Amino acid sequence: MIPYPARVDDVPGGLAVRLAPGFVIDAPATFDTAWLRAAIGARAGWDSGIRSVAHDAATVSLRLAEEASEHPEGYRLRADGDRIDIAAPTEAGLFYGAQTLVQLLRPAPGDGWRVPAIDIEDAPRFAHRGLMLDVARHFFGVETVCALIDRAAALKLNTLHLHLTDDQGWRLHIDAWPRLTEVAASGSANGDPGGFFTREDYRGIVAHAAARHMTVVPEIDMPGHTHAVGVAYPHLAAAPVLTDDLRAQATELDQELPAAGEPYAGWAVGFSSLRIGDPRVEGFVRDVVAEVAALTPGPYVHIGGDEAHGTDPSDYAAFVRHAAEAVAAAGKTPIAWHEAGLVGGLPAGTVGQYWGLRSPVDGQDDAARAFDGGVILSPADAVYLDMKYDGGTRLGLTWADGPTSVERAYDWDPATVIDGLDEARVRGVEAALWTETIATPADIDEMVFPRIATAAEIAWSPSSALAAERTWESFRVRVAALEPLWHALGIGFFASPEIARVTR
Ligand code: TNX
Repeated sequence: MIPYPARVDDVPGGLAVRLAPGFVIDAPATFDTAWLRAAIGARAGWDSGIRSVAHDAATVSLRLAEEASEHPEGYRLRADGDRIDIAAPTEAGLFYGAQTLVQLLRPAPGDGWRVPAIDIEDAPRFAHRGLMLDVARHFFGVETVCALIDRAAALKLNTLHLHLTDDQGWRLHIDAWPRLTEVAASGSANGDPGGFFTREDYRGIVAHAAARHMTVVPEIDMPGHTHAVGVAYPHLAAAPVLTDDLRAQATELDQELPAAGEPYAGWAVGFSSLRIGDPRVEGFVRDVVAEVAALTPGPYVHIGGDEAHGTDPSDYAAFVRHAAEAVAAAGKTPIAWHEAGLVGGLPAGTVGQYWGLRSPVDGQDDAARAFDGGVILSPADAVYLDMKYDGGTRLGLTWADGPTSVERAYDWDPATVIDGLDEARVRGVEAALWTETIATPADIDEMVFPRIATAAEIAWSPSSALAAERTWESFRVRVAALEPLWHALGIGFFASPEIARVTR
């Protein structure tokens, strides 16, 4: 099982539960039993049209019960004889118990499928368990995003952060500023085709995420990473700042440097900025933030704030405060990349997202600690899913301290990244898939699986429960046990030589 549960026990004298296609699901009317039947059917290879029949005795019972867990996302699962009982205080808890059940299914030679007799009590260590998808460098449509939601939710992740805007494209229609998507969404990095979400598309993603107990966090990255804004509305953008560092980046990548107002298909970062101090820019930020907030039922709007190398520091500070206030005024909690922490004067509750290495340098600790709303940890050398696995990886980058093997991705503890930060102020963990080199759904699968499982376990599994199981040796065997499920779901995961191989 991944993430490994807080407590797992045998049932003394218990019997494995045999599951056949006609098993019975007994659940509250609000629970999506069709989803569970399809999830189990997909693993077992059963036709999802099969209806339950009484003589296929085993019952999966899902029950809402306040006392089942002290944690709102916790659950209790007990399998023995002809019953699997899942109890939880909330629908989310039932959903996570059901996800554990899907992972427990094993083929019984000559005898269908079984779930071992087992007693599990489980709850997450962190409230924020996220995956970020960059749809700006390469655009991915609703279907791909929804498939990724299903895959992330199966590992008990509860947040999808959409990086909706960057130098290469603007990916969400904004009524008040229609040229953003009319003009600045048609391309992607490397000259690949672009695209954007209509309001309906975005609502569809949010609804699908909600059905899988995931919250969508939209990011509008500002004031850097905004070249696309200037393609649509030249009067809002400052001229690209082409520093020596940027020239070096472009030479190394063998890519053109951006010209003002021209679409950008390279990967250099840090040259673009908005025209800070211009009242039209302030109006733009207010309009965009208000529309995005209104479309988003979740409590957060992410304002970016990273790598604004082309922005004067005092302009940066003024801008970030303004953007964060616009989020607060729209009734949401701002999230910003950690650089924004040192600005000071951000609205109460603003959350930081740390993207440095596992060992912070140059005041990154101070920046991360400065957010009174706490910090989401995305250490780039652990959870950046766009890093190569090893020297031979077809896709990906290596800037975050070289390739990130699966073992390396697994080898860190959220409690020790930011010096002097109390664990209670760590909101959780978020893996990030930046997409400069990732262009297709198959590319996503290859870079996300299996490493996403490391982040899922680090974010969910209570550290105390894992004395025996939170070891690389245990993890690599448990990931291998998930591979047949991933096969059954059509996930084109990277068959890492680090993972123990099993047959079915
Ligand atoms: C850093 S970390 C970025 C992104 C890039 C990524 C590539 C951070 C907040 N920004 O702009 O896409 O590296 O790995």
